[in-house]
Amino acid sequence: MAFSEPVTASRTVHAACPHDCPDTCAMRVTVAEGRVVRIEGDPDHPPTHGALCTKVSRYADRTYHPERVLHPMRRDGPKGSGRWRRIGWDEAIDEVAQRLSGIAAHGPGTAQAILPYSYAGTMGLVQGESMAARFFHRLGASRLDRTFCANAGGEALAATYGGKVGMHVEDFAHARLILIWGSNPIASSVHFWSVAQAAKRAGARLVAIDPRRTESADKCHDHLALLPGTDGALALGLMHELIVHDWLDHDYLARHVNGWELLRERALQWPPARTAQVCGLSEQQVRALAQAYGTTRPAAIRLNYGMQRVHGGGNAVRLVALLPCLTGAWRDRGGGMLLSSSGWFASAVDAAALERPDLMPSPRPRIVNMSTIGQDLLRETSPGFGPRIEAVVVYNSNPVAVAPQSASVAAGFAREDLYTVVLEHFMTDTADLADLVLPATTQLEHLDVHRSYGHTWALVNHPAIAPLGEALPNTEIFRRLARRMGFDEPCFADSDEQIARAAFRPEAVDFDELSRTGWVRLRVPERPFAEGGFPTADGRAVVDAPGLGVPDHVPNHESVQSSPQLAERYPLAMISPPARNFLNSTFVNVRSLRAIEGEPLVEVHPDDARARGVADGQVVEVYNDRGRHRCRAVVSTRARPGVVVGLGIWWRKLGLDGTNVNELTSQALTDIGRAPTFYDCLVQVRVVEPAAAGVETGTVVANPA
Ligand SMILES: Nc1nc2c(c(=O)[nH]1)N[C@H]1C(S)=C(S)[C@@H](COP(=O)(O)OP(=O)(O)OC[C@H]3O[C@@H](n4cnc5c(=O)[nH]c(N)nc54)[C@H](O)[C@@H]3O)O[C@H]1N2
Ligand SMILES: Nc1nc2c(c(=O)[nH]1)N[C@H]1C(S)=C(S)[C@@H](COP(=O)(O)OP(=O)(O)OC[C@H]3O[C@@H](n4cnc5c(=O)[nH]c(N)nc54)[C@H](O)[C@@H]3O)O[C@H]1N2
Ligand code: SF4
Ligand SMILES: [Mo]
Repeated sequence: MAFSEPVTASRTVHAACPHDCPDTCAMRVTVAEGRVVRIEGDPDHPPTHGALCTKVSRYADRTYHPERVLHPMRRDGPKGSGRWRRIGWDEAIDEVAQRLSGIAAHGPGTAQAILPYSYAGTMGLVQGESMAARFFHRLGASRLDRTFCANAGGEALAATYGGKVGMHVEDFAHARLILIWGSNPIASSVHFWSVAQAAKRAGARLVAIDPRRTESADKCHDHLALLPGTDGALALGLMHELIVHDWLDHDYLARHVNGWELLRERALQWPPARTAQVCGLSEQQVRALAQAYGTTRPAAIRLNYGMQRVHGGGNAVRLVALLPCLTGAWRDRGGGMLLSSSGWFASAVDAAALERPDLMPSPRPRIVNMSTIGQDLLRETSPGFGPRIEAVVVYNSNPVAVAPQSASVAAGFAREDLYTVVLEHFMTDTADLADLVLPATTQLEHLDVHRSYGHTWALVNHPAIAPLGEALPNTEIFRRLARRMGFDEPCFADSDEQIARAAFRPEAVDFDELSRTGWVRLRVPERPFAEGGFPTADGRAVVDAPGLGVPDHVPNHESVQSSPQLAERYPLAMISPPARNFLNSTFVNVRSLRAIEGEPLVEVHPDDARARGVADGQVVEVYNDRGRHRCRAVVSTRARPGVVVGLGIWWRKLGLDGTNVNELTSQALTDIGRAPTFYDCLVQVRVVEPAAAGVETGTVVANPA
């Protein structure tokens, strides 16, 4: 907006929060004399309602951070030595082009030794996979399977409903019962939380289903602290009660669900006693929840990705997604389920125009899973794997901190023979191990357009200020690389505006309107599945999915049930959900936010603490066969017995011993979607620092942060 105004006048532009958060807020950015002076939530955008979370209201602190990387830098010492030499853009582009061309020139298919590595540092369609994807497709580089966050649940939803679709977030206001399942919205979806609070004020009952007594659980009427990875069992147990009490919508099941009889048979094997035993709950809790769910209308489920980061995560999501089909909750405004709304954008976004998969060579390059990057960087050339990875280009991601089993990830990136380029704002744990670091612009400095996975508005992000220093948008970096490598297809000359214009199909989102107003709402029906009409082949929800069968409870890889010997040595299950004031590993270096989070912590239940002689505030070592991680113990009933909680995701170098929780997590994958199993992780805890005199072990802190 208002690009033509003189830079000296104060002006406000429409922007969008770029982060991996379901709320996708519309922002208003005020600029005076070329500098951002204010960032606010847009009061006119319904889901944003004028509010941003604490971290993003400090986005300017991040953009103007004194440690921003503002010019290209070449390693000037051994890998990881921290010695860097400033170079110019031409030299940087020449070097990358030469190194990548050298690898690609060994013959057909050798470009597969090059791997792009990116995730959701920005969710923008322009600065995400547009010019970058075109570049790597044209090069013939390996393809990246982007499985980090949502793939188990995403593929499970697609198998059940035909797509990643669900309730309108604002309709939760009409619910009389809301199950907040595997989700801590006070931390990770504050705008959904406001809607849930409005429902609560209007008389709705809120139930948290979460191993941790989260800040959100504190404010719910009930909290079921089930064991991690037992959600599928709980869903089956609820179905058992719905069946035996006949709290079923037979008409909905008959007309809109495929394979109900098979599911019925399975659920009848899950009486409350068995369910309670597997989930670590009481029978009464299971019965009461089933009764509430079976007899309250409208009943809504806000599921979040927290519950699918375990081996059985895919099956668990399929089961939970079928619950509203049993009761016919979909019929009501305020009834149904929401895990993701991104599927509503499936036909609105023109992915082929953005990413140009047609530029790929034939046969298509191999696929490398981002979740196993540690072991894959350490693999040799082999028939099953293909060529050893010789170069990685990282953008919008910080794998050394966020990928599982980080010892192997760090060892992989530390390989002297690996050529690593990192496009970044800061010297992250990953950038530390690069050969070349290239300065990227932040959301205030570039153009983008956004979809959402929590609501159904498309948003625009106009640049508020000129790029700082020599920073360039990701698109421009790949544009220059493509030119330097002689890729002469016209798409490599597209401007950011041309890319943004092509991102949405005009019949779904008119770019000029989007650009002018800041956002455009997709046309999604009210009560979308009141009469079935799921985006499956026949419009019915699916129980018996091709290749997957009927969903079942799939226990954790690491549990007493599946690995009793491991559980003897490592009896505590560790989960590592998001910290409220960080966004994955982003913002950890913003001092004011880090001050709120304190330091890397592990929450331990008083019983488990006492058994190990752990006192509140002591430094402990959390360990298993994969590694060890030092942090401070918080003895607290936020953790349930048998489960410890390490809030993520700290930068390794800001931790006590240069590690974070991912030192302990494994590269085992989920049942569906090839996704990581961050919360399927057994550990043990021991004291490394004696308690201060007079401090009793196992003492509860009244109100931990
Ligand atoms: N402040 C903040 N917001 C974020 C993020 C962040 O890092 N910080 N991350 C963003 C990202 S990448 C994503 S994917 C989204 C969603 O990310 P999610 O991880 O879904 O986020 P939350 O809703 O905070 O937390 C999930 C909850 O699941 C619980 N949980 C863990 N294991 C289980 C289990 O086995 N079963 C059940 N029922 N619950 C379990 C955790 O204790 C936690 O309270 O949030 C986004 N929002
Ligand atoms: N233990 C544990 N590990 C987890 C999780 C967990 O719950 N527990 N959650 C997992 C989940 S759900 C996710 S989504 C992943 C998150 O993994 P990532 O998507 O890698 O998230 P971030 O750690 O926030 O790293 C994003 C990086 O991108 C950079 N960036 C932002 N914008 C731009 C840009 O425009 N250009 C460039 N070049 N760079 C940019 C940021 O500076 C930041 O360093 O982590 C996963 N890891
Ligand atoms: S992180 Fe989420 S809540 Fe915070 S501003 Fe961004 S979209 Fe809004
Ligand atoms: Mo995520």
